[in-house]
Amino acid sequence: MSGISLDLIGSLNHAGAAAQAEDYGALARQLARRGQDIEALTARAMAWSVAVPTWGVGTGGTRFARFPGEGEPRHIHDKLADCGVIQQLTRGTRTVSPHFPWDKVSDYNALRQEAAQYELGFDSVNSNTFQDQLDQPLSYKFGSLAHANKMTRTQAVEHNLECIEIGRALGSRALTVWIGDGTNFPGQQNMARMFENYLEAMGRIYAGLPTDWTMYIEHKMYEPAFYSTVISDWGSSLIAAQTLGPQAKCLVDLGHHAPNTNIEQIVARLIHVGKLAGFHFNDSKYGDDDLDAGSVDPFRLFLVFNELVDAEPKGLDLAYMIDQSHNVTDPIESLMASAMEIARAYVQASLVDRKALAEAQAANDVLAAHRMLKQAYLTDVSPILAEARVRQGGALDPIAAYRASGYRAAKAKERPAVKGASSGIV
Ligand SMILES: [Mn+2]
Repeated sequence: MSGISLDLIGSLNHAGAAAQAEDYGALARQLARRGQDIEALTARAMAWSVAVPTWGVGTGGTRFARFPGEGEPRHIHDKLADCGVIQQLTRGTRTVSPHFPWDKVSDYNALRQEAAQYELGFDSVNSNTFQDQLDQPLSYKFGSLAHANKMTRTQAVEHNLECIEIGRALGSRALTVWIGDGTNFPGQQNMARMFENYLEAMGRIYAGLPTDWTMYIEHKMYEPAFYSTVISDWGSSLIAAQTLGPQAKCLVDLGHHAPNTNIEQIVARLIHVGKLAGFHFNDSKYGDDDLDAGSVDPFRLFLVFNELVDAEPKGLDLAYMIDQSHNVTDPIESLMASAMEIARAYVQASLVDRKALAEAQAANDVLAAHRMLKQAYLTDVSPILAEARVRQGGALDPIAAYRASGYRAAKAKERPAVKGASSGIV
């Protein structure tokens, strides 16, 4: 199933082929002088993939307002079509991460087949106990898995167990749990007891986890609770993961930390204890801004990947997902641009000469060590990323191809605007 005309992609790629060959050749010679093989790097770029969240293709919003775009996806079927376009053009987003109940259907085997037609598989399943559903007996206004009332905790546990069942049908192997539980007033709840309640409820979900599944615990410093959040930081997340067992790991969302936190160091610590689950990529300036990955601080993104590439000999098995709120851009364009920026950071980090860096560090040659990172970060690896896309049938310039296709205008006619379409930020 093809969302964008193959003829269009082919003709645009053909028009840019000579310039791409020239740029790729020049970069190959530059890297060869540094003792690096561009083909090995292109192979890494081709193997790279980051998951797209199904909710990401809808327009996000803030707590003040949401300004819907044209041709927004109305349901999971439209979302898969949009995610299919992103994968078709970038060739680096082979999986989607669904969210329940937003993506509920009656037949998940059929949904899995439908996704496969877009060459998409299913990544981690996301549960939702941070808002109330219409048919829900007990409210999550005062919490879910950490709620003071065991009946409410049980309802939230059962929802997570249902998500696991859905995920099994979809071919997923992980459950991501993020809760909004916390307090807005000192004294509102007993902070120690809330954490104990959370661990009790999470233990029941963990007990229902298939043996080949992983549970991703996502922490978030604040919002919607503004005084205290139950799983507010990587320390709480790690305690929970260690308490629950080996199948529980810590997910790092780049926006869920205090300003100026050294996230790459947290990454190094979680790798050390074997508890790093993976990432939710986005960028931020002030808080959990959910801006596009690499749009504000691409160097930080590079430094995160520097830790990951450095730890590759340890055999990491990580989950990568984009988690952003697209408020002022076409979500498909933002997701394609973000997927490319994330791949860029990965390839740049792969340029670092690890042996030379270790030698400089051993000799306390501070500036030499720093310059090695900077040299990798300042290398424009765009020709490698483009080559990886084109060799896999993607677009030389995904955003140009998308704009030339008129996909959004066509969808605006097919998909009449609906009020209250679900979207979210986790
Ligand atoms: Mn997230």
